[in-house]
Amino acid sequence: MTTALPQVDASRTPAESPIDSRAAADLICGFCATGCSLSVTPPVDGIAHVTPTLDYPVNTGAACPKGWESLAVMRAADRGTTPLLRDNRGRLRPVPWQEALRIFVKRMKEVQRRHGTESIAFLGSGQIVSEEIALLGCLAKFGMGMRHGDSNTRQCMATAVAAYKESFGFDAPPYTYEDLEESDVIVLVGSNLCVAHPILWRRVLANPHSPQVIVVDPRTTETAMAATEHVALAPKSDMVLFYGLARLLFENDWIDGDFIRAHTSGVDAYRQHVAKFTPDVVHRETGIASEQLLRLARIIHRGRRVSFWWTMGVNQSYQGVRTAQSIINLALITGNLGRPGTGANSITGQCNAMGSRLFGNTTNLIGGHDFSVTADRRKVARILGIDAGRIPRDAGWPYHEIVEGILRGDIRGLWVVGTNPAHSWINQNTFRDILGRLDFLVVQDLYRSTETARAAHLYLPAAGWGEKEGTFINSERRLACVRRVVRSPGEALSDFAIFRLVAEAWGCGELFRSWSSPEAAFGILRELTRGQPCDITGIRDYRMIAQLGGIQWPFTHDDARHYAGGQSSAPHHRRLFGDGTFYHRDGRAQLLFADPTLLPEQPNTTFPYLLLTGRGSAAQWHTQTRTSKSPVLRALAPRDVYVEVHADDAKPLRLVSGQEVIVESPRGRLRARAVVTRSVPRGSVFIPMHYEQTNQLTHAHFDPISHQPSYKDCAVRLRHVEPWDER
Ligand SMILES: Nc1nc2c(c(=O)[nH]1)N[C@H]1C(S)=C(S)[C@@H](COP(=O)(O)OP(=O)(O)OC[C@H]3O[C@@H](n4cnc5c(=O)[nH]c(N)nc54)[C@H](O)[C@@H]3O)O[C@H]1N2
Ligand SMILES: Nc1nc2c(c(=O)[nH]1)N[C@H]1C(S)=C(S)[C@@H](COP(=O)(O)OP(=O)(O)OC[C@H]3O[C@@H](n4cnc5c(=O)[nH]c(N)nc54)[C@H](O)[C@@H]3O)O[C@H]1N2
Ligand code: SF4
Ligand SMILES: [Mo]
Repeated sequence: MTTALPQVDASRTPAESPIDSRAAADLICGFCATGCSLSVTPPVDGIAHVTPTLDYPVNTGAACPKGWESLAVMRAADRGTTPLLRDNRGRLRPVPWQEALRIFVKRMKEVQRRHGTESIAFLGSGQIVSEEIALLGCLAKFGMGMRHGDSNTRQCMATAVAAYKESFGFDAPPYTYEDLEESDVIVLVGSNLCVAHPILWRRVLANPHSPQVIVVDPRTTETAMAATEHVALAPKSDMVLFYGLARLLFENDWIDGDFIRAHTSGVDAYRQHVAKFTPDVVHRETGIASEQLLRLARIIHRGRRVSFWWTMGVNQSYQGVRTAQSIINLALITGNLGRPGTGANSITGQCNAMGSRLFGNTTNLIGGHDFSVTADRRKVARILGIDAGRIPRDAGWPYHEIVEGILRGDIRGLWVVGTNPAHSWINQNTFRDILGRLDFLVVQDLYRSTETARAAHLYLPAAGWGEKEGTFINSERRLACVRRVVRSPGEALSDFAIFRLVAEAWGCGELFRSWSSPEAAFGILRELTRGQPCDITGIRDYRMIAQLGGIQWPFTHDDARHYAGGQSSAPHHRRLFGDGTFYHRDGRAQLLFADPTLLPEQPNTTFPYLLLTGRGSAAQWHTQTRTSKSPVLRALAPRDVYVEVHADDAKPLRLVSGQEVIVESPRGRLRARAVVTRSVPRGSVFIPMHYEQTNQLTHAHFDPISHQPSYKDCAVRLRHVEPWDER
């Protein structure tokens, strides 16, 4: 096979400009979706310093430890500096970019020739800029003929996406952060805001209305301890709780009849559905006493501005979509939407999960379009200047179906960009084996040491945060810029540059000529949103975004006219649905519901505890590829895996804090230090997700609508370490 290869100057590509080292630069943090702005000073003795930007509307001079350390983690000995190729003896060896690209194309095309065009797939990330995630999705699906591709946002936000689409007609988180300061009642469901979004928690603290803060979480988290009311419900019983609350609100006429009549559909069926969730049923299923239930209903009723917020305690569930909608419904029936301080608000996880949702081109056609709609395919084809026939007519497989496809031998080649599934995917016990079945695994990451990179046939070194430019979209739909303030190590290239080189090497470079730089790509993305709820056609360029302190979508031409010039009259905070018009054809929001189902893997006599997993500390990020590189962050979090056990459960097991213990599920086992506490409920244990071992235990089950993994419920047992247990 012969493919003419482009000339590669690895030290400099057209996508990357030299660094302007004279001026300080502001860029958006590359960890969580809060989207704080960080100011990077010009390098002194080669080292640039980071401080939170004082006048940025999101974080006004504050950052969490990860933000402060965000450049430090980029300077690490295990950063990839050249492509690596696995040799005959199984070792990863440095190869020049030319060779890496040649092998990439040769092996992927070989797989396609043997097993069909659709036998290669990709996994992308909510941690790279929109311009990159879009180019990856378009290159893979329109250039390389892939039908299946997904992103780590499936692990994280898929449930919120599906819930919003069904309820509102578009994936549209309605809020602005100012709502946290304007509410008099704040309901946080399955969100440990103090740890996972500390700068948003700071905004709760800045709320001048002495709000009631209700935290719905089985664990007594840092956030629950700081709340005015902790609702310590049984894990995965949220739907029953919220249906029970809705029943009380209907029964006492504590609803907003005008709002319901004017702006929703399905209220009669919903009212009938919730009738069976009496306080007795709620108590039996959730453990919440009828007095507390009534108190909650009354607080919601009395609140003038009630906002509901949810995160992974809801999204990562086998019935996540309907649970999220049970929250959305509470906001709808009480008319708490579209006004300051209200909303049914999903808080996003990764810095650019929102960009990935809009522009990833995975199971949604790029720009919030639909693969199965002919008009959408035509529109996208016209804007991209490609033949509509190149666009697949269906969504393709979500993440877990790609994984199952590998197991069946239908998927033989996989390109993993900016995610570390060999640590973060559910049930590693089978996943590692499944990865091992691939004929060709390409991993593109900052570090060559990640669990997934170590399994690769070919590793491509990527430039990361602060080393390249593009845009992120935060939780409140705010677009903002990242910039290149330091050089990437060795021959590492921005993902954008890598995708362009792959396009050339593949032979489809012609299709992507207009994607000549991240900013040119941004212009294409802008056109793709025209006429969509997320229309950003009013955004001229990166400069305008920076001048306005970030821009929330939608931002149409009309919006731009109002704020021409980018003076101080710029709208720092905008929310959706102020006029009560939703994106369904009839303009109404839908009240959607279902019967709750049982925990798929109930604790039983052999595995008597339920395992909850999640974030452990503000200093640890996911699989710790980045945060483990900073001595400051390392000092702020436990190095080794630990398990939190309730004191009453620890007693019969004769467990004390600090003791090593074996945690086993039907699938795997790990050895952890016990932390005896009262912050987990009796019958549950908690292990942070940041440790490689955690997903050895988890049980691969998914929400049937969103396909998001249910990471926070599987059965485990605890036992003492025996002499024969290996380390
Ligand atoms: N420091 C740090 N911050 C992060 C991240 C990180 O890795 N580290 N990751 C970012 C990302 S990508 C995400 S998605 C967010 C996640 O942010 P969060 O969702 O706030 O974090 P988690 O700890 O995963 O889960 C939140 C809570 O859900 C609770 N929970 C478990 N099961 C249930 C249930 O059935 N019902 C209810 N109501 N609650 C339940 C858990 O006890 C936990 O306290 O954080 C973001 N911020
Ligand atoms: N048990 C359990 N498992 C979970 C969860 C849980 O609560 N419990 N939470 C889930 C959630 S919400 C999430 S979001 C996932 C996260 O899961 P992952 O996405 O696997 O986690 P990260 O460690 O953030 O991996 C991102 C990778 O991208 C690399 N990277 C960073 N920037 C760039 C870049 O610019 N370019 C490239 N090419 N690479 C880059 C990093 O080095 C890192 O290896 O984990 C999920 N897994
Ligand atoms: S809160 Fe999130 S966005 Fe802000 S500094 Fe911390 S990690 Fe970065
Ligand atoms: Mo996430």
